[in-house]
Amino acid sequence: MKVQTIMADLERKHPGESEYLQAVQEVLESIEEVYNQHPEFEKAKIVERMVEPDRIFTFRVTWVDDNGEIQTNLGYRIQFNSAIGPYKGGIRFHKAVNPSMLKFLGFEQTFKNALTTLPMGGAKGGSDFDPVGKSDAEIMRFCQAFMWELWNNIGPDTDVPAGDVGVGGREIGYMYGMYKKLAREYNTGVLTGKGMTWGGSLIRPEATGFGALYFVEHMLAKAGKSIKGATVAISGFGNVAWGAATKATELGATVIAISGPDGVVYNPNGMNQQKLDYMLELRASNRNIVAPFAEKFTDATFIPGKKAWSIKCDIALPCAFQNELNGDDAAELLANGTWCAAEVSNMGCTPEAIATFQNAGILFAPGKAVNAGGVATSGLEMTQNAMHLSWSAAEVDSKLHYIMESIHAACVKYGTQPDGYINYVKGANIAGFMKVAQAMLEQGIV
Ligand code: 2IT
Repeated sequence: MKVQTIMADLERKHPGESEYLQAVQEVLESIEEVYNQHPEFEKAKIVERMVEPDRIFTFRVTWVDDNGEIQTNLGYRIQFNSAIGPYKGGIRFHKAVNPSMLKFLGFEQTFKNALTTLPMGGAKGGSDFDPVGKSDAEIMRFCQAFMWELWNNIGPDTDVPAGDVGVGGREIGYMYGMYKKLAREYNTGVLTGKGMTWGGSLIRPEATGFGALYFVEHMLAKAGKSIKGATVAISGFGNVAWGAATKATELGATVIAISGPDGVVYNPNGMNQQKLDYMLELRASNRNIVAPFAEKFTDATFIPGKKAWSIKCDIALPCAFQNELNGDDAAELLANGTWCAAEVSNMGCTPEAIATFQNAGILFAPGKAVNAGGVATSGLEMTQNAMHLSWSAAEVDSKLHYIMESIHAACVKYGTQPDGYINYVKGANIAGFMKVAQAMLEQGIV
């Protein structure tokens, strides 16, 4: 395999799909050497097949807003790869959603899910629907209209959607309600991230952030460091940021920044329960601004127009969106003494940022390893649904601990370089790839 040849072919077929091409390029560069040691993969054209989604559903979603106006959005579900299990991955509602974004996310999801140790293939879906400023009734009508198109293509053993940016427990509830009505199927396992009274799993809301911090703990332990007493800057203030802030605080770190599209909140005294609870309120308000946090808590300061990466910190945790931390941000963090960065958002760092961190020799880990606890706990939710029972929070949390530990171990196994530096990007990509590639090979030319 020649990465350039495959990328040139992909660029020709999918011109301008920058996020998708970026995600594929990163994986191909990581696996090139290992791949070329496996002529059987080359012969079966594993890479050429793996970089294209199995299929894409594109549909029109029409709904009526509170003013009685008719609105039309675009909806998608990308079933990327089913080599290791039924399609699995979140749904994103954001005004910038397009096929490139969802293909990058579906591609990442395939490898991430392979890392979880659970049998789940990769998928992603979403819409360019913008939840900002929408009423609860509008959100409900949109979710219902979205499911009206999607229901026939999903199922507990076919494709299991969940939340992502702009889709949380509320949206999953509205989609699940409509799914049952249309499908006349009452299997709770068709969606994950459900409410606790109707098949949801304890710890699923926290799992992405908690799992990320468990991963970071392992990464720090391996490097002889501890999170206790460290300062942590977090971008975003939604569900993932909340889980990460909660666990970082519990582990003795000071979360000194959270941020939104409007700017950053400098929070020198760290979080407490009231502040953490308020993050959830802020997200549910649908205003997509973080400034009110500093109005409510006077020991915090809002700095408009600035990113979380302008705040001096030991550990940087992007928890919001792809490419939210660029090369300049990485340089600023390094100049301020940051010694660890872990992507909690999918592809939170640009390639320049990753290169900057790795060249400086600081600890860096990619989203598909760090944030895999979210989808892993979705997998545990599916297991509980299939068994028609629910586990205690302690049981789910202990399984999440085990999964994050094994993902860390896989990264170390495949990512340790001759000089001892652990390249977690390479480790995660090779570990995920080897599993998916082996499964594809054994299943023949399909
Ligand atoms: O990016 C992700 O892993 C998610 N949005 C969660 C997907 C899931 O199926 O729980």
